[in-house]
Amino acid sequence: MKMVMATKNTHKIVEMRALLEGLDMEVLSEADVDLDIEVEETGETFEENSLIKAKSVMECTGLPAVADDSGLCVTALGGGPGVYSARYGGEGLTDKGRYELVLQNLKGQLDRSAKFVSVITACFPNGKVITARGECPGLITYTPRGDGDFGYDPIFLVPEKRKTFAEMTGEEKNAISHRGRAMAKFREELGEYLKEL
Ligand code: ITT
Repeated sequence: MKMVMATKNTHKIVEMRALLEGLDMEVLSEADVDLDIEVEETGETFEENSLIKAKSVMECTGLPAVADDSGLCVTALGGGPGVYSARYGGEGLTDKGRYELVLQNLKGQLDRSAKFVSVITACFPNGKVITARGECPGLITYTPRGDGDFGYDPIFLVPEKRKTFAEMTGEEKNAISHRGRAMAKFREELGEYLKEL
């Protein structure tokens, strides 16, 4: 079976490919199937946006598609940036600009608690939908740490590991991350479904 990853985010492509490894499936990127669509994320929840992305790509390609909608939820920011993580501070900002804005908005704030959330959704041409959510709790640092250049990784500390996501190897991060946890549940459900076919 072929499955298209419904994402344009190159960091996600790397992580999702590793997390989907070992399945009896050919995992393709949008570029692999010459797909270039702009999907508007109009939902208010990770679940809604994840479904919108997977469904759009499944409908455009006629192939099963898997999407990740994810984001950073900071307690002292009322759960923000949340579903707006990719757009925090407006369109003009880079990933670095966005995490610097989070640090700035948390200046003087002692409550540094936060979590990363990922919702993975797969849509199949026969109408079947599989969804799984994963969360990873952590703390927002006072200054960025590590060389990783994916989103908010340099400011997200996992206390038990004493490392930010940006200080971890891909394997270390995938073992505990929101995306890794969501994908572990997703793989179980997908396995059950594939047995039914
Ligand atoms: P696609 O919609 O094409 O998948 P996107 O980057 O727009 O790409 P989202 O709408 O799900 O994806 O936005 C998620 C944002 O949350 C992402 O751009 C990062 O800023 C942040 N994010 C999610 N997971 C992350 C992770 O593991 N590490 C760092 N930042 C992450």
